[in-house]
Amino acid sequence: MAEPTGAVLVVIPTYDERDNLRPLLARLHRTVPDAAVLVVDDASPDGTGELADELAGQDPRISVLHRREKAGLGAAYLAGFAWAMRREYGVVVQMDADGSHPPEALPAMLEALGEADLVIGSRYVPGGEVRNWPAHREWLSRGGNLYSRLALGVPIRDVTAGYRAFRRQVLAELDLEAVASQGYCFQIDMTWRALQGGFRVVEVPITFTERERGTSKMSGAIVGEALWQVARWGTRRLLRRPGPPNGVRDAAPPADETGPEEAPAARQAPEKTTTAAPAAAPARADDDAVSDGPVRA
Ligand SMILES: Nc1nc2c(ncn2[C@@H]2O[C@H](COP(=O)(O)OP(=O)(O)OP(=O)(O)O)[C@@H](O)[C@H]2O)c(=O)[nH]1
Ligand SMILES: [Mg+2]
Repeated sequence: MAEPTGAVLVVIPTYDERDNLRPLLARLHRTVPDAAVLVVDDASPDGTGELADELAGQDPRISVLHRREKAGLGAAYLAGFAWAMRREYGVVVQMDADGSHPPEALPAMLEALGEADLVIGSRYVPGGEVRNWPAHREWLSRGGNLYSRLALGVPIRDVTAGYRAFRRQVLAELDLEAVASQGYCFQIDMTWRALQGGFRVVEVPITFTERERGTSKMSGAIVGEALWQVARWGTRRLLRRPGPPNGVRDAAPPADETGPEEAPAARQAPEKTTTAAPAAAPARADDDAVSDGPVRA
């Protein structure tokens, strides 16, 4: 039977997404009206942060976390996760701002989370699809996935996917302070850590559509980081020292006392997560990073 999940926070990192943000949030709230949203903006020169503040001023479901400078996708998500952990959300969703991750797929992902700890919106399982990508982009993505799957031995078809839903417990137990990866590598890193921690990871098919507006932040450095890190982790795995290190926080060991190196295949009974917190106002009073306006993190 499906386990309860709780209030949903969708974290949306933005860098120069001014033309995309408003239509994306409208689509999201048409599909999942109860979802709270946190926009994590890295001082976008195009004014995305100011637009996000304006939207937050009009809609109590929307909050904004402003960061001083562009510091990468992984760092933006980690800041968003920390913000979520100071509040009572039961589910944290990752979603790009460029419309590639269809909000219309979110209900199916949330439903799947009833029997999983991490749900990946996947392009490469049956029913999944990529639209409007040039052939070289798709082959880069498929090649990166095959490489990661083989090097790390993970049974996930789309390990670099950025559209995800986490149960709170996953983010609470993983040692997020040890995560330094950005870009694609961040997605691989988080998947690897979740699997090492014995969490149940499930893929749900999505149709991924390449952005129509704005510019890509993908770079050779992002691809290079993923290639290098996966090679390191794969080598470590062959030497029977699986990485990344400290997959699960020491302070909060899983009930079965197995460390990340001998993770159980799947958790039988995940601990209870926060349930039924109100979506619009779950913040704790003592939190100093609240930002439904222009507060700087
Ligand atoms: N806050 C923040 N957001 C970022 C940063 N880099 C990228 N993003 C956001 O992360 C999401 C994914 O970035 P994209 O440029 O779409 O990267 P991608 O999806 O790999 O590349 P494309 O397929 O070309 O779109 C978008 O919402 C970006 O605005 C960053 O340094 N800081
Ligand atoms: Mg994109």
